[in-house]
Amino acid sequence: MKRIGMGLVGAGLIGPQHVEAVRRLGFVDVVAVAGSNEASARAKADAMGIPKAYGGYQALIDDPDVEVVHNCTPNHLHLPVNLAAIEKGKHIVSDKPLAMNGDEAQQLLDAATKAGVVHAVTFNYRGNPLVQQARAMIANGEIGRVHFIHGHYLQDWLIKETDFSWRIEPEKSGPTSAMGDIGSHWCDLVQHVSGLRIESVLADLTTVIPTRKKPTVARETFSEATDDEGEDFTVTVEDLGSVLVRFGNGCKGLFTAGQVCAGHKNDLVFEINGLGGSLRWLQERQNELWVGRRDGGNVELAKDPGAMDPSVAGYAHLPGGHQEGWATAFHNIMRDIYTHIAGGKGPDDPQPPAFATFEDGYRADRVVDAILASSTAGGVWTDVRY
Ligand code: SOE
Repeated sequence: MKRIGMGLVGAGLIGPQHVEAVRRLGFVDVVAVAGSNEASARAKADAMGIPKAYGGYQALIDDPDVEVVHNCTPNHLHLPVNLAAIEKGKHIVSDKPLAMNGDEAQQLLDAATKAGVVHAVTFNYRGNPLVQQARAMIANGEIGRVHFIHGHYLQDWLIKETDFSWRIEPEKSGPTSAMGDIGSHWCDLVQHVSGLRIESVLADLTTVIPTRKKPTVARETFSEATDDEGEDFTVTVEDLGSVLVRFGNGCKGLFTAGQVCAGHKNDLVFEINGLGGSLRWLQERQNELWVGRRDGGNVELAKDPGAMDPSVAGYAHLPGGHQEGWATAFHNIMRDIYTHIAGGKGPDDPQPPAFATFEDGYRADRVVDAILASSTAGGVWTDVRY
């Protein structure tokens, strides 16, 4: 198989996961990393065994050995870095949310489509084996017509006033924290699994911690405050919110996304109720899928390639009883993206399931736009403007 050169822009919390996930493919060479300056990029490159280090993203994009650019920068850099890669004709894998808002995302979708490059967004929870199993069961009609979808995405890493992140700063994150960061995952995931589209929303967003301490040195997501507590910072973005949702076929739903819920680390849950059965999946217990039935008894389906729908059994790598986790699901989305690129496919060719494109990223950003507009208007039903 032809080898493919990958370049990473931004090596914070998630960048190293991209590196590990593509290395596992066996036909991808991680050739370069770009950071905000050469010294920090060099240090990251050495730590990950990457040959080249650049002090800015343009030099990495211009490197002829880099065919696929992975953009792991904060949200405000998604537009310029993604656009620069697209303009250079490079394939692009962007972190989520795709952009600061739906208009920026539209610009990126248009540019990528016009350039004919492969474009992907890391809505990584699609890569979990039992997520794909749930999707296959719904597509096969195994739970009948879906009428209700509900769940949450709760975390606690922003619960203290000394917790801080660029996700709290609107000029870096956009006008949202919880909804853009993790609400977008939930919305993408349930639309992917159910095949239904979110059409309108009614939202109630809250800022539970209105003043935070901004440290003088930027801190990584999920990291604890040190002695450097910093200055008072007035928070304008939400850290908690609940949303009523209407889907395309008359299906109703609701979810909560929050970063201030003690004890919840990465608690992403969805339940999908159909007239013939229900499916529930918990990210923190990702090797099980609950199947609920009115008649015949409920079952906890364990991840086991032998028991899964044959069309998606390949998302599981190990036999039943061998637990798989977050990193393998992340690898699965990279496998879908890179086998698509290696097959010489363009953005219009059918994509493997776990692969979210800029179109999916655009839709998620439009949903978040509608959530913010609904809440600002005092909680009124708001159509998503696709
Ligand atoms: C922080 O909320 C975060 O790292 C998100 O940005 C990721 O997308 C999510 O997968 C885990 O939590």
